[in-house]
Amino acid sequence: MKEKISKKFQELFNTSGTFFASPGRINLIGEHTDYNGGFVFPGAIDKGMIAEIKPNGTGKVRAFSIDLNDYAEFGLTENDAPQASWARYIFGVCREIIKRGGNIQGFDTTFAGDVPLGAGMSSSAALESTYAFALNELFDLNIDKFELAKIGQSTEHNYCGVNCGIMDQFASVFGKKGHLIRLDCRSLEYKYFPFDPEAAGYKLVLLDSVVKHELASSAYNKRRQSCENVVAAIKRNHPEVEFLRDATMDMLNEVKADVSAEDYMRAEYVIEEIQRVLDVCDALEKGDYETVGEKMYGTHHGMSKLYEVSCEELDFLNDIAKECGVTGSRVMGGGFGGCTINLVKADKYDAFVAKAFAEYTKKFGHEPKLYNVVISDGARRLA
Ligand code: GAF
Repeated sequence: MKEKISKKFQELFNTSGTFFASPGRINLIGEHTDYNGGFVFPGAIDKGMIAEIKPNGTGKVRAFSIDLNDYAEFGLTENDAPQASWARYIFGVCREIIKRGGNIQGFDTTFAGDVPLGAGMSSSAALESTYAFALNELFDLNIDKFELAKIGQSTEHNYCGVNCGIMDQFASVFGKKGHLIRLDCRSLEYKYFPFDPEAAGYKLVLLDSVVKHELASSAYNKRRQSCENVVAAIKRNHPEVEFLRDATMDMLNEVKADVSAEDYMRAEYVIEEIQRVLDVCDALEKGDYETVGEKMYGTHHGMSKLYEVSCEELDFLNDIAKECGVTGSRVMGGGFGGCTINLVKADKYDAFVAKAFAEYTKKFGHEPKLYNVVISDGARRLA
């Protein structure tokens, strides 16, 4: 990948720059808990974005996306937002740095990635983290890693229309080889957990439904709004409650008559999911993969029936996993398409994959995709 990036850089700008990379992520458990101040349990993966960058001494950014074969040029003021959605990620990162007082100038860049787009592995966070990390280094800004993650998150909020939580950008910046990160999204305290399913006789495999349903970002924002509605209702009796993380099922039941049935279901899922993350972390510390798997199925059920962010294709893949005796399986990421994450005993792996491919293709007329991922390091400068 580096070769094609540098070839294009040379061709467009007649010079060479510095390489930076940031990964996508998986999440073992804890979906839609981040913006509720809850826990998540992601890990960075060996797929991500690589960019070559060089300051150009002007007020303009000149950027080329190799994967999309598209060029964009834009200035750094709020009025300079580019049209292309991929370029808005880079523009947004620049703007968020400038808003925080960071003194940056124009630069030239080419980039490419191998995180599948729309598969729920956070290609956009990988892109944001690459540029946040790179600009911090190249312009000597001294921004700490927490703020780099927040710059990516604010880019999503203010320039891409998604009111996301902090999980994806955090994992992309803080990722550590061979470790998952239990992140408390309220305090941003985090702990690395060694994670080596292979050593315990398991494989971790992602099955991509290769579907992405329309309006995913507005549906995502709507879920977040539901959670905030419930918090507002609970707060009337419990002013200390800032997030659903601070609420209990008893508190939720107290306001059952005051919130919509839909908002109630959303909150029920979130409260249960936050507990599942803690249960999975405890189980993993004991090497109890069976409990980990059971909780993953619990998450899928909640995401499908209460949070309603699954879809026919993902439910189908989940059912096949169950039929094949897969230890744990669930929709991963925001939902509305993308991947299932599956924890499979090594001796069941081949039969599961064969059946999933055959039956999925028969039912939906196209194959799913399979990704084996390795838990890897976060944002970095490349040699
Ligand atoms: C998306 C968001 F970007 C994350 O912040 C998180 O909410 C996730 O969906 C669901 O857990 O990836």
